[in-house]
Amino acid sequence: MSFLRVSRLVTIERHIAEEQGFHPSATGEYSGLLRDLTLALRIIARDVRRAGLNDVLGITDSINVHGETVKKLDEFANEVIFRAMDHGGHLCVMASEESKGIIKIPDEYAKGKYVLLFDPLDGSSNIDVNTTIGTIFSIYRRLDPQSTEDGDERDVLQPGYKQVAAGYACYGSATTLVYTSGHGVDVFTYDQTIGDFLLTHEKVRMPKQGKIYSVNEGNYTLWSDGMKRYVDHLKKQEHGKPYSLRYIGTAVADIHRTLHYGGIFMYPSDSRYPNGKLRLLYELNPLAMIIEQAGGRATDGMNRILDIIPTEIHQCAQAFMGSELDVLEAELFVNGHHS
Ligand code: AHM
Ligand code: MG
Repeated sequence: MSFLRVSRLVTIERHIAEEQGFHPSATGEYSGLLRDLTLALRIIARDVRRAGLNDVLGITDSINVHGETVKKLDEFANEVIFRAMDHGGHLCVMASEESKGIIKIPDEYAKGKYVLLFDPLDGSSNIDVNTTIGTIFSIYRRLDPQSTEDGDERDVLQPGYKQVAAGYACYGSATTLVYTSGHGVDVFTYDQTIGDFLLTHEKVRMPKQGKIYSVNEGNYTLWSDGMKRYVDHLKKQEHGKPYSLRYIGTAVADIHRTLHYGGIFMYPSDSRYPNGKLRLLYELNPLAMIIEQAGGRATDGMNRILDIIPTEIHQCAQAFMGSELDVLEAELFVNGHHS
């Protein structure tokens, strides 16, 4: 199967400009925001590629050769995104997995009409072992479109269905940028030699049903009976052969595979994490928008993830995301309607 589905040569910037053509009222502010964000992603991609060299170059110790304190890659990625996005005049407020509260735009810079939420480096436990990691982002309009003041927590605590755009960068064997603004999902691949993301897969549609499940099954004994029964069911040969298990431990990477191959990715509640472990605002909402835009389904076992009304920046929710038929079946089991 080939994933190269595009013959036109289109950069991410060109693609966004073309999309803006559908919106005659667009001011260009949004393209500026995306341009700044993709710059940050390119810088993070470069540093992820150097991660294995840092020890030998002496730059991952807490003190580097210049006597300066050096940041871990996830803190570094957080700072890169902040520094790329704080001064463009496009944003009124940000929030990140790495920062406790909202992130203010510095006083000296203009405040714009958008809100950015992000997980700068998802899968951080995989950084040191050369396994795929990612950056997730989610973009909203501010609540008061006329305001030129700082945004606040209310701007950040919007439900996922209000996202203007969402996406992730996946730093794997290649760096890919998966993006939606509500007109389907497009995949761009980073070409290091030209320093740009090129469109490689347009309007991705995921399979209605897959053959792979993805979950941290080490937590089996901590799960509900319904959840245990669902995974037991996937291992039986009722489907012709048992489902395969794939779990990378980086949500971006597990979702990326699910997007292409289908199947289901889950982080259910367990006796340690009553609401699951993944964060609603900057992990689940953007990933759920991507999955839905590709024809999949994303719920917390009961409700659509994008409909959950958030109350806290770092709140968690259960996640069942992937091919529509697989997620529907999982819901039947976890809600006790299937034995
Ligand atoms: P992180 O953003 O701090 O790296 O944590 C989130 C990660 C997800 O990418 C992944 O799906 C999950 O945590 C893995 O958790 P576990 O080790 O409990 O399976
Ligand atoms: Mg994360």
